[in-house]
Amino acid sequence: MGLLTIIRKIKRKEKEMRILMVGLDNSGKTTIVLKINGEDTSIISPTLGFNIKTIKYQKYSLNIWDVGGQKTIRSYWRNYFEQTDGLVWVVDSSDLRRMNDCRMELGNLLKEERLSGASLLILANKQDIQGALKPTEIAKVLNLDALDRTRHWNIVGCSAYNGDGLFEGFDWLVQDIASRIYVID
Ligand code: G3D
Repeated sequence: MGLLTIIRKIKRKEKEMRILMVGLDNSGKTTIVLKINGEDTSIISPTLGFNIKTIKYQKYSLNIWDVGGQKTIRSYWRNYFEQTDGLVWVVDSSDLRRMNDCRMELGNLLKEERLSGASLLILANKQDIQGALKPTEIAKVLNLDALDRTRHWNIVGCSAYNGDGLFEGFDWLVQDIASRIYVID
């Protein structure tokens, strides 16, 4: 292998980011991953275990881990925490009944030492549904102002149905991660 090839390989590796998608079941994680990947969103079944997808996003290669959110498997989330650059917490903004559950699970997740350096994007999904809470309301319910001062976070409203807000959210996430881990861009 020539030197140039090696350098290229290292460079390619450098452009990788590991993203963990989490949130309660039915919040829209799988639909979001498919949507930003440009795939058909009409053939989705609830996530059972987990999916890993590598997608090209701008000049980066995102390894997206989409982990199931059912109560019975939430205790397995911790197996996927290692080397996570970005955390995407997806909220079903129309599911008022489970907002408290959502706040508690997010709180538990953020206690994880191994996730302390990860940039946090909160996607207030399903904004297309009438009566859905707005991002500012969700920020209040989830008590985001109380997050650790060192945490890089942002909340963005979106709809995986029509794609609104998804790129705004991921653009922020990718730029935030890049500014933290790549000194030379
Ligand atoms: P999950 O992977 O977090 O468990 P899914 O969630 O991606 O499987 O989505 C759960 C359900 O919510 C799916 O409906 C999906 O179509 C729907 N959904 C996801 N995002 C949106 C959105 O932005 N707006 C609306 N209105 N619905 C959304 P079904 O009926 O297939 O279970």
